[in-house]
Amino acid sequence: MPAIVLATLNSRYAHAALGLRYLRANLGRLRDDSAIREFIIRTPVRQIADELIAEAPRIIGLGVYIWNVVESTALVEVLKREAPEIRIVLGGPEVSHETEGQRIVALADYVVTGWGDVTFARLASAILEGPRPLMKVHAGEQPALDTLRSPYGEYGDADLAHRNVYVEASRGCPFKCEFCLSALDRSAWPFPLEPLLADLEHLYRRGARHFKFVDRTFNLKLANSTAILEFFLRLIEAHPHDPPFLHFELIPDRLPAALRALIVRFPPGVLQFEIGIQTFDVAVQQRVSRRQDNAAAEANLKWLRGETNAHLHVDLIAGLPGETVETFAAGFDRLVALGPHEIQFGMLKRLRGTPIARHTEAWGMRYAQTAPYQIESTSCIDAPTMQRLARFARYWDLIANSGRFVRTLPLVLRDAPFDNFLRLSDALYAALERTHAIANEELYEQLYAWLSSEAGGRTDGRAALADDYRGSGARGKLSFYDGARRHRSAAFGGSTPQRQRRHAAGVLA
Ligand code: B12
Ligand code: SF4
Repeated sequence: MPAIVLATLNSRYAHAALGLRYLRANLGRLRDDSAIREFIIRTPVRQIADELIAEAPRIIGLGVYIWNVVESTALVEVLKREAPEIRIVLGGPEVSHETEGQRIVALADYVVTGWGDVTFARLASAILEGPRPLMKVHAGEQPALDTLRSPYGEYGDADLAHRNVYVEASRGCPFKCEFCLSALDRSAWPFPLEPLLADLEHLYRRGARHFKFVDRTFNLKLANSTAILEFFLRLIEAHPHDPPFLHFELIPDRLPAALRALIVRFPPGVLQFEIGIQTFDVAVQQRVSRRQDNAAAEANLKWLRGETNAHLHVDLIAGLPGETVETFAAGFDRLVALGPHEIQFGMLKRLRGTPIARHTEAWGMRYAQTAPYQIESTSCIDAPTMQRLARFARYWDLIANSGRFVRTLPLVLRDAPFDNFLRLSDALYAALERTHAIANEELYEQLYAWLSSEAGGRTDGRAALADDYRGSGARGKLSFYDGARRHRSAAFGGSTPQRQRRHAAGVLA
């Protein structure tokens, strides 16, 4: 039985915790007396507690994030009640700031704020072997990245076969967008390239196919980003029938020629870029200290959409200080016109420690008190309107981002995407009174009803919906369509996820 158990509650099984793997890999001689135990947030806390207590560890190190802090707090409560002899050490972004007043911090024995890679090892050894640490909160040391032991050996074969493999080519971000936790980083630090490429190669050979780079800004340090893309191009050339799927986060206004020249060479179904636009409104950008060249961002998105096979997932945030529904709508329409495959319509959240707190009073920012601390109203958007936007975001995910309605969506959006989708969203909510647990066929029926009621009924709605339904492979019953033809599947490598395949059949506009 291991003396140290490193545990966390991931948001879903597909997400493996990279942070815990760094901690274990860097435990030194304690590594072999440790184990990683991952759960998901939907697992009952009772079950998690029973499993952890059954291992009788002396230390439990718990990774605490915005998506699991509620459940983790409940877990620590049970652990402290039923096995008070186990020392609980917390770490992770959610307990790295504003620790005072957090219930989970009060319950735990120790907290490491910030990077835990080497500080956890030091603390664990002091807990196990003395001298007993006196302080409760320990500021995590930020060692040079080339001194860290690689975490990738901590991924098991089942992880590589069934889960996203998170990888990291750099840590930190030099920008200061006030809504983002990375605004607190002093800089961005790259990992040494050669060992990283060797790790990537080894992961591929062991079976990893879904690589998600967690770098905040992959396209910041050109030499490294080009070397990594070149590496994957070589890998694909060597294994054309078994390509990986690669996810990178990019800043939108920096795509130099050297990077473009590599991106165009990737085949379909391999590259996915998550690109933060957040807001197109210049005054709002300045207010939250986001430096962004909108014209360059637009030109780059247009180029990526028109000239490359990359799947584009672009982020916007609703509820920023000073953003009105009108300015947000203008930005949304501007983005739809650029044709990304997905728009992540995110509601602003006040992350612990982020500088956006300075706007709370001036812009009447009211946030939920419990995680994920979502915006409820601002001086520019009242609470009922904010709820309408949150419903829009949810239905947008179901209808647009899911890729299930690639033929129908353009009929909904037409020449005023935001306004039209908002009307659809209001109508859906009026009819369904919920945004979750909506059966596939029910959604089709609702879309059909809405399209039929629009401008005296859109005759092409039925055909588009029928096409989308047929394409999805579903075999249920619809009032306006009976019959199923076989669906043509596009030629992709085996690693391309379903949603990205569906999007390849159409675009947002
Ligand atoms: C992967 C990821 C996700 C995954 C979930 C992964 C999972 N395991 O389930 C998905 C995509 C689902 C996700 C969603 C969201 N995420 Co996210 N995500 C990340 C991301 C990109 C990578 C995390 C990672 O692996 N980092 C690399 C490792 C090495 O760093 P680390 O995890 O921080 O671990 C280090 C320390 O924290 C510490 N540590 C970690 N665990 C432990 C445990 C112990 C015992 C100790 C001592 C130390 C310790 O040591 C580690 C090594 O130094 C980060 C950004 C980033 N690059 O970190 C954002 C990040 C974690 N997410 C963030 C946010 C805000 C969100 C969303 C709210 C965004 C949204 N949609 O609005 C949602 C949450 C939705 C919800 N349900 O509430 C914030 C975190 C805020 C917070 N307080 O937790 C981050 C930091 C992004 C940012 N810069 O703002 N996310
Ligand atoms: S939003 Fe992106 S660019 Fe801005 S601070 Fe966060 S990671 Fe950096």
